[in-house]
Amino acid sequence: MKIGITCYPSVGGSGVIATELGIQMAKRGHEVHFIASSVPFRLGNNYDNIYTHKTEVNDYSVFKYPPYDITLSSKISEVIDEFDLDVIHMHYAIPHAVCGILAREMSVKKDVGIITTLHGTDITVLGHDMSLVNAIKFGIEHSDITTSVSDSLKVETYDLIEPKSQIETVYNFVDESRFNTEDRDLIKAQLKEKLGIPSDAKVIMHTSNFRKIKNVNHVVKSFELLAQSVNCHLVFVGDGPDLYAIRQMVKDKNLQDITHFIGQETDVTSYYKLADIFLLLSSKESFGLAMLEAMYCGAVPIGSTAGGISEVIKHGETGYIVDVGDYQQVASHIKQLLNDDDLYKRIQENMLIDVKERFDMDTIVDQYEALYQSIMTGE
Ligand code: GMT
Repeated sequence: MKIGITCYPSVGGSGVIATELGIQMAKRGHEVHFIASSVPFRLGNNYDNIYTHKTEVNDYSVFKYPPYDITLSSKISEVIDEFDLDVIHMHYAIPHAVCGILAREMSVKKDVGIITTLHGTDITVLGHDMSLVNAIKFGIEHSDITTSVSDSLKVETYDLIEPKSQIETVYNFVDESRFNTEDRDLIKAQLKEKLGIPSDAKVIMHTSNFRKIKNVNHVVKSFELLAQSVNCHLVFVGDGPDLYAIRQMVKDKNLQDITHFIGQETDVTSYYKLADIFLLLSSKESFGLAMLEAMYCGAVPIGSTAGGISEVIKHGETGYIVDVGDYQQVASHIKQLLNDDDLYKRIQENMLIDVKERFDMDTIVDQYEALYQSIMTGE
């Protein structure tokens, strides 16, 4: 097949999934065309059958706002015709699904299939904005297939947007050849030495884009409680709007000597291996791809009840789920886990088995491939 993929190419779960999926499709022999504002950040190597097409948004003075959506649609239509694409996979309803539909209308080839994947914020945040609801609904209903990364996101989409078409859940996946427990102890020891973390201290980790919905302040509050009785350090990876406030909060609570801010890191694998516990305490989270990556690397997760997190963690079996905002309960679960080696090992073992069963890359790539094929054959 000849597949076009459009996503936000910057660091973020939706771009990661779009890129990994494209790489896997290319490895299966399909021709893959990324059409985006820049080369997706995880697309490191050169692959024979992967092509990238960059959109340049011109900022003419006649425009009050640069026309990203129109430029992108135009570029997608060019690529559809030039390379005779069979399907285009649009990640995010807004604006990408709408761009895909517009591109199909603009192109000569009118039978290109459109698959849209909903990732989260396009529904859970934008879906509350009445000025966008019709556009989101249009994007979903005019795509040939719409998928959602969790059941929870699917339900929320039906509640908020009420599309008349079907939405299918296809979970996110992780490439086990990169995210695994290989050399976990060695990497842990090396990083502890590099960061000045004592070898017997436990490590709590969080990574995100530090947006308000990530509730990073709850991570600090639970860590503050934990640090009163447990020898532990906190590691933050990532950057974003709340980072400055979080740094200040850490200082105010006098936790700066046991807290480490790593900043933006495109390869976070080593930090997942350093972590004993991974925290994701968001108020909105459709899936939590970073948490799944951390779990593949052996870090036991504690997540909030938001969105699809409870579809990834099985409470009490592969980690713990706590109500959004209940940081005392977070601290109490961590304490319980870190004070009981048998419990920690049992949960970690269950977790590694479970994630490999339910979020296996090949199985999920098969699902997407079958969906592409079903559009082409019209079945
Ligand atoms: O979490 C973010 O803010 C980034 C966002 C994105 O657009 O990349 O992530 C969303 O898509 C990921 C991949 O499907 C999901 O794992 C994240 O849970 C989802 N984020 C939210 O729902 C807030």
